[in-house]
This record gives sequence, C-alpha cells and structure tokens, in this order.
Amino acid sequence: MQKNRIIFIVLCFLFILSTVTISVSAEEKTDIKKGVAVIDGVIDEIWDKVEANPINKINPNTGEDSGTTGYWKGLWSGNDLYILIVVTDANIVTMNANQDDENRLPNAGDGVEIYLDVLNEKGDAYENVGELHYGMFTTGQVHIFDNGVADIDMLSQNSKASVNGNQIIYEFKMPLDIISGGRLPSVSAGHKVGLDVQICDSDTGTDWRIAAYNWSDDEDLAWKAPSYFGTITLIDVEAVPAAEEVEEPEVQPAPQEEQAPPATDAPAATVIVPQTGDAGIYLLLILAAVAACGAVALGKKRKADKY
Ligand SMILES: [Ca+2]
Ligand SMILES: [Ca+2]
Repeated sequence: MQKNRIIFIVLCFLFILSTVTISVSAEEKTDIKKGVAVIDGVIDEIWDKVEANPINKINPNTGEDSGTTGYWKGLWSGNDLYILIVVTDANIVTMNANQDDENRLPNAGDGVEIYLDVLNEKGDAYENVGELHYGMFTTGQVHIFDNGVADIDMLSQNSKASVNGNQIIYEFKMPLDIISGGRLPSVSAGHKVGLDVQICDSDTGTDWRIAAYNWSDDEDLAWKAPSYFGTITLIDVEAVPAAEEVEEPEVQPAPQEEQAPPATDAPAATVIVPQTGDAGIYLLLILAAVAACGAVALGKKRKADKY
C-alpha cells in the first residue's frame, strides 16, 4: 500500500514537472542573417531569401482565431535590425492615431506591435534604456506605448506600412545602437536581441480588436516584461551569398597549343645518351690506343730481336 502511494506521488511530481517544462519552452528563438532592405512598404527581393517566422500564438485575452494570419522576417547589417511583417487579413480596416475615439491605438484595431530588448536582458519590467514597446497603424503611423523610451520621430522615419489587396506590409529599420542609448555602441555577429511581434485584428476599426497573435509570448504578457520575449541571434551569414550576386563568367575552352613537357622543380634524372659525334671520337681514341699499344709491342719485339 505504502509502495503504491510513493509511485502515485512520483507520477504526480513528474506530471507537474512536464507541465512546467512545456511552459518554459514557449519562448521562440531564431537566427537572423545579414542583409539590407529598403524601408518602403514593398517586399524586397532579399526578403524572399529569408526564412519566415509564423505569428500564430493566439492571444489568451482575446481568445479568438479570426482567420487573420501573418509572419515576420528579419535581417541585420551594421548596427541596424530590419523587420518585415506581412499580415493577410480578409477585412482590413484603417486605424490611425487621429481617430476621434478611444480605440486609437495600434493594438485596438488592425496594427502590429514590436517588443524590443536590445541587450536581451529579459527583465521583469521595462526598466532599462533599450527595452521598448511600440506599434504601427495600417497607415504607417508609429505609436510608442508607455513601456520604454525612444525617439518617435527616429522610429517613424525608419518605418513604413502599406496595404496591398488583403495584405498589410510593415517594414521597420531599428538602429540598435541608437535605441540602446549608447549602451550597445556597435553590433557584431553573435549578438542576441530580445524580440516579439504581435498582430492585432479588428473588424470595424472602431471596436476593440477581435483577435491578436504573437510570435513567442503565448500569455499576452510581453507588454509587461521583456522576460516574455523570444530571442534572436544575429549571425555572420549573408542572406544572399556573394556567389549569387556575381554572375559567373562563361568559361572559354583554351586554344590548342603544342604540349610542352610538364615543368617540375625536381631535377631530371641524368641519362647519358652517347651522341653520334661522341661515338666517333671514342672510336678514334680506341683505334689510337690500339695503334699505340701495337707500336710499343713492335718496338719491344725489335729490341728483343736485336739482342
Ligand atoms: Ca522594402
Ligand atoms: Ca482586420
């Protein structure tokens, strides 16, 4: 009986532990390649070379899946981070900061929110320079929420939105060194940034949003603390390899020429081949030697005969 109770307690503990593990693993991570995009609300060719990250975690506070979908892509170059967000929405409503109603926030209607933690400090509150929560209306207007401090003119000049059919295209350039207030003087490969992206969806443009989706945070708490953000790593890999940028020249076949013997540094083996002229000299020398020997022998014989 006692044994069964221990097994039951252990199983309960393992179940609770697995639940905690699932909760912690909600944070998304991805690598960002190098490249530059033009911030004009048009999808550049280079974006086609970059992997898309789905923004599909349903916000638990809205709780609805309205059918709106979207993804984001990233690039980095120098000290700048580039973000593209593409939303497909069957009912796009124009939201802007000048609307004469209380729902004039990008998170009220059709719009997006950016959560940025330039030094990836993952704090429990927005308490450091470089931690920023801002958003964009479908008109391209930028709104900075109470969370974080940044120059809204600078962010506005580096952001753009456009509507194309049932798509809303948002492009952002984020000068990380400037947003960090100098805490990150320059960006290098391997640097990690805390990031999340949220899509907000409205049906009317005047009523509060009907649905929202995040890339990483599935608890709708990223607005409150960077610890709920995902993490991106800026890697030293070009989105478009140099080989694709430079067209390979056509290789022409080399003209046929007389084949020269292969050059080599090693000394060639010495093979002595007697030449015709040399053989003649050798033959004359041999004949001379034979004649000399014959003369000496004849001289000796005459000398002997004499005595
Ligand atoms: Ca563009
Ligand atoms: Ca909508």
